[in-house]
Amino acid sequence: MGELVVDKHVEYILSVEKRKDSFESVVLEHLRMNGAYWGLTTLDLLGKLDALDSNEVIQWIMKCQHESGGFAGNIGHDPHLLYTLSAVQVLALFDKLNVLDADKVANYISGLQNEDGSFSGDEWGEVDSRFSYLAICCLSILHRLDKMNVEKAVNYIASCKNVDGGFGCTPGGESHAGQIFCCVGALAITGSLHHVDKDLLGWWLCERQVKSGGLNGRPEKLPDVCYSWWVLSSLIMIDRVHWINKDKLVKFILNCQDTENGGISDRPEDAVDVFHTYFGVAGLSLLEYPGLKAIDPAHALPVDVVNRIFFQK
Ligand code: GRG
Ligand code: ZN
Repeated sequence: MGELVVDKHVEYILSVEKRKDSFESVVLEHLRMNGAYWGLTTLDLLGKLDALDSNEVIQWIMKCQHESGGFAGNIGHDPHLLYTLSAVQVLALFDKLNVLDADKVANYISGLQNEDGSFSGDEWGEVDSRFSYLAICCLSILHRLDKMNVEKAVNYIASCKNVDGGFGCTPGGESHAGQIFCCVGALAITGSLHHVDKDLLGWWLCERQVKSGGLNGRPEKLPDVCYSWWVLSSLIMIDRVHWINKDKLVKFILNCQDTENGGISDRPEDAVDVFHTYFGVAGLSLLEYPGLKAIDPAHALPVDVVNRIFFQK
C-alpha cells in the first residue's frame, strides 16, 4: 500500500490557490470562501500553513464581509451562513479572530434564527439542519452562543431525528451522513448529545462501510472519500469509531490519491478536487494517520486551533 504523498498534496493545494482563472476556480468562484477553508485547513493538517501569505488571505476575507455582518463566498456576492463560518474558521486558523467585530457577525447569525428554533441559511429563508450547525459552530468559535436561543435550536435539531437513529435536513427528511454530521456536531457543541441514541446511530453509521473499505452516505450508495469525514467524525462524537474497520478505510482513502500530481478524489481513478483532498486528509487525521495534526470532529478545525480558542482566553 502506498503512503500519503504529503508534499504532492501541499503542491496541489498551493497550485489551485494560485490558478485563479482555472476551470476549477471559475466553477467554484461563488464559493471561494468555502474553498479557502478546505484548502487552508488541509495545509494546516499537513503542517504547511506557513507556505501561504496570511495577510493577503485575511485582506481578501474582510473584503467579502457584508454590512449585515455576514460573509459572502467572494467579493461582491451575497452573504450566507456557510461562507460566514468558513471566513471565521480561516481567521481562526491564522489566529486572527481579533480582526473581527464578533458582535456584528453574531448579530447577523442570530438574526437568521426562526421562531421554531431552526435557522435560515440567508435572507431568502431556506431552512435546513445544516444551517443550525453552521450557526452553532460559528457562534461557539466567537464565544457568542448566548446570542441565540440554544434550547430552541437544540429542540429543532432533535425534531429532525428519525426512527433509524439518523437525522435529516428537516423533520421527516431521510437520514443522510452529511446531515447526521451537522446534527451530531451541533448537539456535541451545545452539550446536548443525550438527544442521540448512540447505539442505534452507531449501528447505522458503521453499516456505511462497504467491501472496498470506503464509506457511503446512505444505504445502497457508492462509497466516497467525503464520507470518511461525515461518518467518521459522527462516530467519534458518539464514541463508536471502533465499530468500523479503520485499516481498510485508510487503504481506501490512500487509493484515491493522485500520487503524481497530488490531490485526492471521491473514489479510486476519479479526478481530484480540493473538497475531497480536504475530506481525505481530515479523515486520515481522524484515523490518527502518522504525521498529521489532529482535527476536532465537531468544530472541523485542528485541535491546537480549537484549544487556542477555548483555553487561551
Ligand atoms: C465545516 C466540515 C464543515 C461543514 C459545514 C455544509 C456543511 C457544514 C455540511 C454539509 C453536510 C452535507 C449535507 C453533506 C453531504 C454532501 C454530499 C456528498 C451530498 C451528496 O448527496 P447525494 O445524494 O450523493 O448526491 P450520494 O453520496 O448519496 O450518492
Ligand atoms: Zn463526495
